[in-house]
Amino acid sequence: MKFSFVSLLACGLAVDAHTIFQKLSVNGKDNGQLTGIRAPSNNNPVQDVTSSNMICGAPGSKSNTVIPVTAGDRLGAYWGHVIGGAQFANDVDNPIAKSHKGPVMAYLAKVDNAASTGTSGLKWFKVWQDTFDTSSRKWGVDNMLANNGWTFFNLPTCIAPGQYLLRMETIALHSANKPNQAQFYQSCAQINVSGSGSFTPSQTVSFPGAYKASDAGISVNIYGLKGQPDNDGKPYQAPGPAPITC
Ligand SMILES: [Cu+2]
Repeated sequence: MKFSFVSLLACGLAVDAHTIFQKLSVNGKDNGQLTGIRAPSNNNPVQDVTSSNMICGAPGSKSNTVIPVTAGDRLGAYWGHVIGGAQFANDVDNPIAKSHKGPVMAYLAKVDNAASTGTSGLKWFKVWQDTFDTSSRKWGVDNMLANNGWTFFNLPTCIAPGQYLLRMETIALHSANKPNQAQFYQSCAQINVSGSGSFTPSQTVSFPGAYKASDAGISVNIYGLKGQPDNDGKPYQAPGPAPITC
């Protein structure tokens, strides 16, 4: 009874309390709004895991910029409720509604030219994820909220030089106990990696294709016995492959 109230509240009142990944920082330097980013033009989630919008979101903004990074750099992905961040003053749903618990993840795919490449048929591998911590009972989204919309991670030092799309993804699981109600938010950053890495992934995944609607991390009830979105303190298995290790 309680969890259905919570999900009704999250779903019914905050229908547009979504999020968009819209800028990238490198070692603390913010590259600016939509620079080197392919982002959807609105914050509607993707809910069909077989949609091509699972790759970099619904087609929206484009950029000619490819952001230079060095393997090992600290990357920051900024998420906002709408493009620009807050939708209006004191927007409590910026960067994302607090109800929208779930993981934040980063994937790479090697491309010839990150600004001009198409997005279908790419071979993706996961480089980072912040899913759910059973001891603090905090989700990746909770850490993003605590950092005012930023998620930070180190680009693994082994990543080989060249151009990549960086696919950032947040999954909101507040209604994921109902079929096809997990909400997927993703955009891609265009990056050019330098350094001395030589990593070639032994396994890659496709988007769409990497996820099934029935995956344990997608069709999931995150509400514990007390109605809290704490996965009942149990481990959460994020969809997709494990992040690479260098
Ligand atoms: Cu939402």
